[in-house]
Amino acid sequence: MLLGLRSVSVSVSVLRSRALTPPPPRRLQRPRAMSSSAPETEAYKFGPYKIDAREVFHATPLSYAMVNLRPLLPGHVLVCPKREVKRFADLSSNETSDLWVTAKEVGVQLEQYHKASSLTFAIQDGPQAGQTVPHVHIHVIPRKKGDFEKNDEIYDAIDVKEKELKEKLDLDIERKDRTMEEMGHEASEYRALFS
Ligand code: AMW
Repeated sequence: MLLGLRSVSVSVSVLRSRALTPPPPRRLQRPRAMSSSAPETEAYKFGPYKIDAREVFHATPLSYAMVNLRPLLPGHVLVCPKREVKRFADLSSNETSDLWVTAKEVGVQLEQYHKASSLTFAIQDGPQAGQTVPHVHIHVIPRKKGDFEKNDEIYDAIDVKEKELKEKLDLDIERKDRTMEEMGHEASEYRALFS
């Protein structure tokens, strides 16, 4: 189940996205995930993962916004509290407010940047709701007409991808994430929107 600005219902239909471009090749996600020739500069934690400063494009006193290792659509980013908090209810009022205001501002900028016409905001709050990274995060996803055959399939996609990842991790099958170079390039484009 997902919490979002839209209704909380989740479609259970099978994912059939015509317009969704194939996901980038992935490799196993590991705590020290991205490899790069450049030295890693840890900015924040995202659950067990160290987030390199190059992935982060916006920060406030209590929140940060980063590009996604495996975006579902162009502009699919994550807004997280700086403090490592697993569940939404564990956020303070100030953190909650800052997180949503940041998500709103990020959404406004990225919708415009990607010439989209709507936004999906979603939180998977706890493992049974599909949360795979135990650190609160809001998915902000610019939406366009026809990007998914049925609009609500985006929620299945968020879930399916992570379930697939877990299966692959269990099977120890190699998957490819985006490279730090790709993510860093995207983040620098977005950073300019907030300067
Ligand atoms: W959840 O299923 O916990 O609501 O979503 C986890 C999200 O975090 C996914 O969109 C996944 O692609 C993303 N992700 C996982 N690890 C990283 C990382 N190291 N950097 C950026 N995004 C990540």
